Amino acid sequence: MDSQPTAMTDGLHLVADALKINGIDTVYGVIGIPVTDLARVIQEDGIRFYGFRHEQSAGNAAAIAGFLTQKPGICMTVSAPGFLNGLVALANATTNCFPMVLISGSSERHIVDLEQGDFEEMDQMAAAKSFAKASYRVNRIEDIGVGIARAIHAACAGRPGGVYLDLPAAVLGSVLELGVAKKSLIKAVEPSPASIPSAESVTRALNLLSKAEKPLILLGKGAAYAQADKDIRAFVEKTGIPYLPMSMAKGLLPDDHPQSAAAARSFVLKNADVVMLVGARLNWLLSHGKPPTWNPDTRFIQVDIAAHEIDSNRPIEAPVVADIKSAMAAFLAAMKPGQVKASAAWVGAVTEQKQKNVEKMAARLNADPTPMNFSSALRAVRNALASRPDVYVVNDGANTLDFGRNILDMKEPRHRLDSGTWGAMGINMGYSIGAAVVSNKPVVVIAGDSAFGFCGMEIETICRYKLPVTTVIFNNNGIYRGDKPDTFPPTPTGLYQNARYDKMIEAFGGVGVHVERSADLQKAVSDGIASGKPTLINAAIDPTAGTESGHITNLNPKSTLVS
Ligand code: ADP
Ligand code: TPW
Ligand code: MG
Repeated sequence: MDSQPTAMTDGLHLVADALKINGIDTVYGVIGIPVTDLARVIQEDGIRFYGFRHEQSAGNAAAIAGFLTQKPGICMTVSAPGFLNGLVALANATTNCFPMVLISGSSERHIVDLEQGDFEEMDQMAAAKSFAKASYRVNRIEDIGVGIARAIHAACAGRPGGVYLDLPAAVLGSVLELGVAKKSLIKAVEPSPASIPSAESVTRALNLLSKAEKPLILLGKGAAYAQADKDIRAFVEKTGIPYLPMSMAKGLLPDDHPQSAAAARSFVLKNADVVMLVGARLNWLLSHGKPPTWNPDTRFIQVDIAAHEIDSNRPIEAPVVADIKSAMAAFLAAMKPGQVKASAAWVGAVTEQKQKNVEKMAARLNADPTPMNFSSALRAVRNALASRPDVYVVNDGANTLDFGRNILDMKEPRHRLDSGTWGAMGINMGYSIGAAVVSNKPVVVIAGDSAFGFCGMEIETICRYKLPVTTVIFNNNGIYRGDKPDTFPPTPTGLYQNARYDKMIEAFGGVGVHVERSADLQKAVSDGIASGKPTLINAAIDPTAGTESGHITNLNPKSTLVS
């Protein structure tokens, strides 16, 4: 009797199937042993594969895709060095609370574990543990389904973060009967389950807020991630409370909203008596909630999905441990009409302070010096973006970032992406690619010349995939500022003087533009957005304009012995 040959599959196909069954449609990475065929199989299976020049940028693309979509972004790398390059991005994702999975191929277990010197030998799972939310390895082909499902759950549940998944070459190359393989796949159900606040915590928070004389709502990137935009806006507008957006929460409400206290930041932090933190940590970016930036008597409400965040820097009188979508819905449902209303006196004081600060800023913002400084160049970019609120903005650098945060207005949620919690330089290319891929919208990068240098080769990736990314390099010849002309050897902060970064993109068929005046910069950015073509604008900025360490000079230890 003839028997039919048993249909078989292999580890490579099973990984692709496991990703697909979980709705993963995009993978970012760099191929090589043992994942070259994995990328091929993935692509043949209809998953988009974006090949990068360096794993760190691939990882950054995956991380920001996770932030924008609430689905873990997937980065794929080879063993040891490729894995380590990607690990920086995984750690950055974890620090910023973005869901991401780093999948790396690895060498022969029995050789690695006895340190017998395999090709690209490394105990990657152990190395990842300190930098990731979770770190797993699949040791048998029939566990691929479990491995992918666990990684997705771990990345998304509670506070999102980066997860490492180790796939040994031997597992990828194994074969398994097709029927058994299909049964081994798992579709992760509700990987980001709602976390409902207790009724008591909602009442406690509303009571505290109703007693406040000078309340403030502080929105962080957790609020942006939560995609509760409508309810957040409704809550802010119903209560009339001034709000302050952290940089990546800009656009949750449009920056020109009358209740925005962004232009009176120091004033509200110092004077608010009750502050409601929504998806924002009291870390260094908020001076740990401590005086002199903050009022020592401020009372806090904190809405956060991570219970262990509560009381980390200041006592939190009214913690609301929940996901922000559920929490906002609960606040709106529980709030009695008129129960929480910011007083006219407080709102008036904030508005008055805002006007004063805006007037003070106006002279600097309206000046048109040659060469351009940060303010005049950013004004040009802002004007170009004014009619295109749909454009994603990626901001990286020191002075370029600090000025950019204040000058660039955002109108849409989750459209500003920047160096984030670590102030990590070099996220710009990866974030721009991830944002362009998941949104199909134009992206404008505003990066310092140093920040661009960390990842600049990805300009080739942008050209190869024909992505609508316009990169503006704020070129001040250095880290923070440039050297005096003809300084040699260069100082530690100096970079190549008057470099023409615009020439780089021409090597890959993109559009390069060099500008020295703000009007030309505005036109070049508008043209870049309108054309949809990969564009790189080299904007010459006064090399003396920047401040060392940007707005955080106080954190930099200075020697009194160095001249
Ligand atoms: P920012 O830098 O904008 O101040 P942080 O990254 O410091 O923001 O804080 C983000 C916070 O948001 C983290 O404490 C994280 O646990 C929390 N968070 C992330 N996603 C959610 C969510 N869906 N619901 C509630 N809290 C969230
Ligand atoms: C991964 C240290 C902070 S800011 C900066 C560096 C190197 C560059 C600032 O120069 P840039 O901006 O980008 O030209 P500008 O406008 O002020 O001239 N490595 C990493 N992250 C950080 N933060 C550093 C080094 C740093
Ligand atoms: Mg610079």
